[in-house]
Amino acid sequence: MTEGAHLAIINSEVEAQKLAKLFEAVTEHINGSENSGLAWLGFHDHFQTRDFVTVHGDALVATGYSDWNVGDPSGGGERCGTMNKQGRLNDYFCFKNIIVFCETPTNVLSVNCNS
Ligand SMILES: [Ca+2]
Repeated sequence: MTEGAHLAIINSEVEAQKLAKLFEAVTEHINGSENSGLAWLGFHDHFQTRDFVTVHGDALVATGYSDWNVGDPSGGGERCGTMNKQGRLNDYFCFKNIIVFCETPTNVLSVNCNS
């Protein structure tokens, strides 16, 4: 893992599209992860308030990007934040084994925190 990296937090449509492009480059299953078309981001609803927060504790709406997939957040036990290949947000079951999008303090984006 890259030093200081954390689950990616999207702050703009531009950054969402950068991650969507990165997602397109992921053509195979990585580390046996399922090919669900979703990747982990750094936000969640572990407190089950329906108000998603980032791994830094900030409100998702304060990140500058909260463009959900149609029909999401769907809830029903889905409490961890992902994005799909179009860059739209989707809550998903936290135990799922999907790829991870990371970013460093200098906003370098990567898959599974490999730089
Ligand atoms: Ca969902």
